Amino acid sequence: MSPFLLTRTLPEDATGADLRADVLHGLTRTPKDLPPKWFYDARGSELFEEITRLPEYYPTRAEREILIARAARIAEVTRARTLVELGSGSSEKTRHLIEALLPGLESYVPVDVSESALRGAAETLTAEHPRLQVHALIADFTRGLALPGTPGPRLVAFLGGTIGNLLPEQRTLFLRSVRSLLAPGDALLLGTDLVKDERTLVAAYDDAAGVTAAFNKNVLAVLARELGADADPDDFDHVAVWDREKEWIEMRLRARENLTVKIRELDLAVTFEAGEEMRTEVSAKFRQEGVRRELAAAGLELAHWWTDVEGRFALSLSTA
Ligand code: AVJ
Repeated sequence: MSPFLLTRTLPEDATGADLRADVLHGLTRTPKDLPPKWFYDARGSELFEEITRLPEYYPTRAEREILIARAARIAEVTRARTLVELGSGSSEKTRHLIEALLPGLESYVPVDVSESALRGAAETLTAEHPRLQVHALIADFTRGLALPGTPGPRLVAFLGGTIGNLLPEQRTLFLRSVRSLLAPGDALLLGTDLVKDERTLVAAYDDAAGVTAAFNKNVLAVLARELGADADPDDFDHVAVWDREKEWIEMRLRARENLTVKIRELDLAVTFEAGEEMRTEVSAKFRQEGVRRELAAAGLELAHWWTDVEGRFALSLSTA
């Protein structure tokens, strides 16, 4: 069995301090908002996995289709000896990439804030590929990254369309920080969901079975457990709207009536008027020209653009 290394670059209590700051900042302003990263406790991660299997939620299947079709080409173009995956989660789709990159691939560096997800993924991968060095990093990739000294060329993958969760200014900073990790010959593989008709987009974020609604409301359970908040999920409705100007989906929680939510650990009482909405997620959708422009602004050059057959989702490969 190959060695499995785990490096923590986040202090143990970073999550708690960050959550308090985000809640204090986001719930005392108008309109209220919370960053989407707080969905993903164990229950939220489970609900997200369930979302990826919903008939309406096409991005996961579309991206997997592209990865399966293009993994060999990606391996040929990049000849990567290290694969770094940002926001790796369960690393489920990545196995297609890993298998195509072997035997040249020596090292896999999954980066995530969730230690349990990293341990699970690392365990499976080291069992399947005993010669692959897995060096998991517990880190928040939006905070700047220091990578272990693994062999180049490196391929940095950021899949799932998660870049769409960042606001435009955050995306600029993020892409610049990724660019700063790349040496000549390294590459970035980026998954982006694409602009399409409003009905398809809204259905993907407001499914008939109500799984996305449960996922959205799970953030209230996180606030209850972590900060002693007394918000009742039944007091809120799940809302998904397409902003056609900004070309992003917003998920919101809408108060059904006038409410006060007490947050014990923050000594805070937050009032909602009936119908008031709190934004819980932005999920931006992209066009090729926009992706090319944003990459270029960060010093990256778009070299390949691949979509699924239906043109719903894209993987791009760019170089420093
Ligand atoms: C994991 C961020 C890619 O934005 O589509 C799924 C999260 N939110 N359904 C997305 C999500 C609602 C997802 N990402």
